[in-house]
Amino acid sequence: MSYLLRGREVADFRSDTVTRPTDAMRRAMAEAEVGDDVLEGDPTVERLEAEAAAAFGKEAGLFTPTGTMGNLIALKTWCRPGDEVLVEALSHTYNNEAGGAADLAHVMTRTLPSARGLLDPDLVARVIRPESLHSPRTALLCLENTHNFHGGAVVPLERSRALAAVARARGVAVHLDGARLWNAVAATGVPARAWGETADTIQFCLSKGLGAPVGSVVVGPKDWIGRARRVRKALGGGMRQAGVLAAAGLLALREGPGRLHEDHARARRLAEGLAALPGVACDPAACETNIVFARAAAPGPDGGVAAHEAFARALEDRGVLAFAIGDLGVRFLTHREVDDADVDRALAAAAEAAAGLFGAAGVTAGSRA
Ligand code: TLP
Repeated sequence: MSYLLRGREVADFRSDTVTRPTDAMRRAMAEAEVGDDVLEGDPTVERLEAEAAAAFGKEAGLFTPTGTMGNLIALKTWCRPGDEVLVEALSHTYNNEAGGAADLAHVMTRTLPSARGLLDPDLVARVIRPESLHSPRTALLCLENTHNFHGGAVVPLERSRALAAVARARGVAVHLDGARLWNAVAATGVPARAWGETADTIQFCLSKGLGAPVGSVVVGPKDWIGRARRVRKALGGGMRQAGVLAAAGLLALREGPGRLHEDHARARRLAEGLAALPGVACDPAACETNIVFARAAAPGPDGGVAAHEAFARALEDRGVLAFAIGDLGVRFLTHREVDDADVDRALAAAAEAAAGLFGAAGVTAGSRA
């Protein structure tokens, strides 16, 4: 449902992070039982951590303010300074966490290319380094599922298992950036517990499709979570009466997964509509979850960067918000606050914008539709 953003009525496809807490969440927050989570503990946070860990078959959980901090805690807990972390080239950890891996975890990231976010286990096996005085230690394989910048692609269970097996066989731990792992659960019907076996530690976001205002949980072995708790404190993530946030998170965890299939259906319809527009390239079959990328069909020498920016601007002029992400395209996400009417509105706006930008003359950099 369109909403008022700074006084303007918009349909907001920028991210599934934009959802505002439901009335039930606000009530739960107001009534949350709390304690000091850095001192003797906060009962609501503890409940959330325990339920999250149990869902993935892990021993313990750690509530973090953001997914970025959850991933950073994983890097710092698994690695020593100078260690090497293997990441997919378009991964969020490598591209969108402000360089925290280098700045704060002091690790070297080695990016590996992939088709649709599905790393090749043979490639991973080849690049894991043997122990040597001269080389960094390959300490961690960091996976991402669903894969954001590969259009919400699900890394299938079998592939995830194969990747974990290759890493573990060489003594390399596996962390999963599962910011949207529940979307993979919804898309495949494979239960959370099964995904839990594909990584030693998992970070998942409460604040994305699940709809909470704030928060992530990192789950893993009990002793590892104990060490991670200390790292969280050092990073300034030890929150006090955090039960007010965890209360919304608990509702998100219990009720959020059950409605993700609605987001996926809307994303698919959006992708199908975008694919039909002249000058727009979009593959509806590649739309497995809640993310859709629309690209310029004739991107030109800049890879489509200018066209994508012009397209996003023309959409914004029509009250439809979506992000232009470099040469990857214009990214649309569906979420609890996007309904069928918003999808219709986005498609109508996109049709007008595409006609103006990608008509007979093709796109002109920076032009307005
Ligand atoms: N992703 C955000 C932006 O940062 C791009 C979005 O709108 O998609 N892992 C993945 C795969 C993510 O997509 C994100 C956020 C994070 C981690 C970080 O989560 P937060 O925003 O809670 O730090």
